[in-house]
Amino acid sequence: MEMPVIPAQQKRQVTTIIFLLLLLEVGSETIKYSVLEERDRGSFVGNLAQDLGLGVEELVTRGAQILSRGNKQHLQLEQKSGELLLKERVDREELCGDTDPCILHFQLLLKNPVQFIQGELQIQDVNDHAPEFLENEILLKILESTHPGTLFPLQIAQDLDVGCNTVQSYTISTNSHFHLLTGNHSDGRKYPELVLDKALDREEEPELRLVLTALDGGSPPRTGTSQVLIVVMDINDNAPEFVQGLYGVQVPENTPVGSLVITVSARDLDAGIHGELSYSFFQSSNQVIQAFEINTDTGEIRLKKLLDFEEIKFYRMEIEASDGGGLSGKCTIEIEVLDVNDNAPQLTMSLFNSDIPENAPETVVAIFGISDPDSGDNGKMICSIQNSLPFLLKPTVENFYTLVTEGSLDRENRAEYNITITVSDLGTPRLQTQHTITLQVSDVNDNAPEFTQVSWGL
Ligand SMILES: *[C@@H]1O[C@H](CO)[C@@H](O)[C@H](O)[C@H]1NC(C)=O
Ligand SMILES: *[C@@H]1O[C@H](CO)[C@@H](O)[C@H](O)[C@H]1NC(C)=O
Ligand SMILES: [Ca+2]
Ligand SMILES: [Ca+2]
Repeated sequence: MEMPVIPAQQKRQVTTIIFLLLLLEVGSETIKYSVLEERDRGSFVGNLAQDLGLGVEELVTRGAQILSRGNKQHLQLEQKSGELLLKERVDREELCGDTDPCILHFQLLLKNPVQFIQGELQIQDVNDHAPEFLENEILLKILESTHPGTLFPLQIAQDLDVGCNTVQSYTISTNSHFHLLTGNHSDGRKYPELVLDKALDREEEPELRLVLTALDGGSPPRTGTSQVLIVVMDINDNAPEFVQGLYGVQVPENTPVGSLVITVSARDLDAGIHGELSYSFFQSSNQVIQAFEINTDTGEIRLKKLLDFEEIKFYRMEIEASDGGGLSGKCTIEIEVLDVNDNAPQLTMSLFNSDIPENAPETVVAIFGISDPDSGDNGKMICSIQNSLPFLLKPTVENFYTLVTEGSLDRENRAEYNITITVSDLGTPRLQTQHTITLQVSDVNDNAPEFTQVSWGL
């Protein structure tokens, strides 16, 4: 049977009625898009209308809206074409740091009937950073009696990109004593390691200057360099030694920037310049270097930025103490970030009908999303309204709720409702957010005759 063509002005009333006879469809499918970082605002991401098999007109009549959890919207939907565009330029490094892949979640909300479609936007890395060494010169002191085959791990270079766009290998300038290996840390970071091939002779060559180069995996690769100064010694000095080999510390995530995390301390039995110690990070990751700073003289480690348990729960770093001559000792620090209930839940209203016709069956009043970036109980939420009101809260998709009328409302009985939505988390202390909406119940007597005028083509 063919559906009749409905004149435009009557169509509006028909859609209103369909809206009242609510059908709540929850889509389980996820629509996935991918885009390169650093693309201009307005860049094309995908055609939602096409990909969902919906007409452009349907997107408009169903009031399609893009929602994203939390505060920032990165996408916009162009109603006319059904195209999804970038709302602003996105920097992968800023959004995701070392997290790979970098995925942003969003929802598409359609009305009449209400339907949620989950979406994922993957931000692909562009090789926009070169490897960089923290120091221009690496000093290494080696005894002339050192046996060929001995390994000397060196400082690593940082590269803010991820995957193959970050550091992949190291090389050393051609010389007659050393070759270089590229080693793997368990988290995938690569480090340079000098290997002594031929014994050193102080009388012949008291020092060597080499150039260490870090290469990323871009095409062509980007590079960074540092000088390596090798001093050949004939006396066996004492190397610095840490009081403890492993330090463990717990830091609540709301600890202020600048706070002391821990002080490490090493001893050196030599006096004078050979006993003056300098502390530094050794082969540390981007995350460590961005979050902590070390006082080279005192060994104090302080917070350089606010920690975020939701982002990184654990840091491990190696600290090197070097004496004035190039001998060094190492220790390890493990920092556990403790979760704090530092975020109150947030409520984002996606749809709100402030005017509800009386005598209508179950009707959608509002659709809203709730979010809380904390973890565990600190991020678990419960959502409620006053008991005494004829409304129901229905969970829709993850963290979305629909507020509906429990049955038909009677305007003569009560024409206005104030509904307070309370969202509270289960953390300690409990944090909550309240949102009050005011609803009018309107007369619908004059709608009925118009409905009967619609011709069904009989
Ligand atoms: C490092 O890891 C890569 C792959 O992840 C592997 O191909 C390579 O052989 C490893 N190198 C060493 C020295 O373990
Ligand atoms: C709803 O709240 C408004 C403003 O707070 C108030 O003026 C009004 O009387 C309230 N209505 C009901 C039915 O409680
Ligand atoms: Ca990048
Ligand atoms: Ca790079």
